[in-house]
Amino acid sequence: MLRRTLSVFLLGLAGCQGSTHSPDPRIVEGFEYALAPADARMEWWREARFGLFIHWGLYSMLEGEWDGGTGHAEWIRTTAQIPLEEYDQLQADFNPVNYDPDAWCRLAKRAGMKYIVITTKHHDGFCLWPSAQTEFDVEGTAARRDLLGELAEAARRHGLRLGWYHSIMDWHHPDYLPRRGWESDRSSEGADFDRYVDYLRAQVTELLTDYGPIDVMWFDGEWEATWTSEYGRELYALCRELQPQVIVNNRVDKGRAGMAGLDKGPGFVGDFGTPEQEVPAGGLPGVDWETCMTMNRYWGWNRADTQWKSDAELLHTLIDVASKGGNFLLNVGPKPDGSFPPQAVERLEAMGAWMEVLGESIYGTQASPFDATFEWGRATMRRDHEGADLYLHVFDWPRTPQLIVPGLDQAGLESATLLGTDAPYPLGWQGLEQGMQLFLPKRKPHPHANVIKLRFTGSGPVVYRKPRIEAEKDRFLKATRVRLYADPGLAIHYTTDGSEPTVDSPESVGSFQLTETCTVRARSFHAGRPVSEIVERRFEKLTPLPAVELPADAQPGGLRVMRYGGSFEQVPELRFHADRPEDLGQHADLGAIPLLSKENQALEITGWIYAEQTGLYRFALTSDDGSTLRLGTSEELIVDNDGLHGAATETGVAALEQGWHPVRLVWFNATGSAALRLEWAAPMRALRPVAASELASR
Ligand code: FHN
Repeated sequence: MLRRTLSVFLLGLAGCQGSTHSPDPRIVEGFEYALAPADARMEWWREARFGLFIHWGLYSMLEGEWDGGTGHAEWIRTTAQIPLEEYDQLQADFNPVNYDPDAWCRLAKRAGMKYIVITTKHHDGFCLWPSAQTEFDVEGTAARRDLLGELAEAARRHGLRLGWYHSIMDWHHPDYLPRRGWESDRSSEGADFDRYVDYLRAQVTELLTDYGPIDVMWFDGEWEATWTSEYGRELYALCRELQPQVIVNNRVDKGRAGMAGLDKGPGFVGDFGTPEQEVPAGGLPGVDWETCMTMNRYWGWNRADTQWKSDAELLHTLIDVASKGGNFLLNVGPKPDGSFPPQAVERLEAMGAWMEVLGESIYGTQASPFDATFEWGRATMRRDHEGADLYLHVFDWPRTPQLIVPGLDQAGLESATLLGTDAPYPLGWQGLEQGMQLFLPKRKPHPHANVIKLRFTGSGPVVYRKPRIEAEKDRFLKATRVRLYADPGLAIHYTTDGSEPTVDSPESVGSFQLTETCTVRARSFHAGRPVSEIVERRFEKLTPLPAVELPADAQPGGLRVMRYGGSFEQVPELRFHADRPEDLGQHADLGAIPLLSKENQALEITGWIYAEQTGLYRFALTSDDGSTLRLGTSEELIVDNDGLHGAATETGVAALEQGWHPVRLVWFNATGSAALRLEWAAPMRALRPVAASELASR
């Protein structure tokens, strides 16, 4: 049953990647119940906050250079278009004579790092361990060393957690598809992607069986269309079955939203998001995530890469990430001989010197309790049974001896101490109208980042944060329930008539129900004073679109598809299109419409959709390029996914009476790739492709 559901779920994809891979339903179904509570597994990881990423392999031997070009690194086989046979010759000569995993671990520890994630196999397919699945591994090198095994033992000796980076994409394995566009000489004849998935699973099994407890599986290279969410869920389940406590990143599945690294939404597996080379601007409350970043420009060693980030920038990034509740995975690309570049060593030592004295403000802390970041720096916090430690990281030491902390009330403040000095350095403070100020010495202990520790007792600190408005739904048919959240020590007053909330407005305790369209406006108050900006949220009572009688000549089973030729940059108004359209007949699976990838075309897709009950329906329209979805006799715009873009999904909500509703979907493809998928969710149900039985057309 599960396989059918999952393959039906995937059916709408443009490539219709329904898999023939026979999943073990026991494993996939079982993993829901074998899951140790994520929190229990994530505890060490949230405490750690800081890890070392290592990109190392045959590509390191080329040092970023090929044919006079110096802009390469771990992608060099593709970026320099090196034929397989030529690239594979590197294997025999790979001999990291200076590889000393103990030295790597000692340096990581000195840097204040708590875990290491190393590339077991990058996209080039070379395996840094002796794999029984392939000859393209360390056994064929001059060194013949189990590089991963040595690191696993060293990590254990030094008390470091260990993670395996493993690339799903594999430019070497004959069964991996697709081939690189430039590899016209490498036929894909006989390639069987399911056989490649078996190979991938067998190698992951080796990595999670032969090296003792592994703490993280860091998958990558999941973005190509051949890899599906079904494969991802099965691979996640395999990892958890082999090592139930292992943490698996979100790149095992298809949920990563690009370099932002965080999931597109529910339904994808993965224990943490993976922003890359960036820090999510506002942090992500309630989401585990880890920013991975290079120290210079490239992940793999590139001799010409001189764009090394400064100690200050790396330190500020670590603090910024921690202040937003994330982990920082900082990368080193070792040289071919196994040594770390001296520039990397210098930076790791500098970060370690800071972490040794001030790391308590990073390890095991939670995100800043403030709504915004400070101009002068960042905050982190750690709560305990008696109160909380609030750490203020001052990047820009004030010229005057005062540091203003907007939004912080001094209630419950027991002590203020400047850390990093030879002896505890107590600081004075005083309350302000909208916050407080601290009195600092002229000299700062550290050149780049200084830490003030504020000890609060009781439920403190009281931070003047704006309220959060949570609701069952913003658009409803009969009613919706709303709850307002404020930080400890604050009261919330709100209005529903659009007026400004005052201390005399109703105070929010618990939740309340809305039965009419209105705007909720809320504000935090402390000791009767307004102490936050006003937040507001509109709630709309919808009248269901009336159902219509299905015309006698309507046929169930799909929507009528008409194709128009032309060059479009936005969803066209086809009713007045000069050319006669080509009638493509009735289709239910829009991803399977013939010649969908034909360039310079538009489709007008019409008919009726059946709502099994009156209620709120969610629609998700995925397209490359633009598309719009309209419903009802009034052709109300439900989803607007217009424009020239790659595969992207927009959603919308429609209140529908039980029965049939007119549909008009218009889509166009300019040039390049194409995609079209329509999913919907009945009230309280999950999104799924629209079934043929729910569609009709003339
Ligand atoms: O293509 C890889 C890249 O080489 C590197 O491994 C990074 C590190 O996260 N991940 C992919 C790019 O997103």
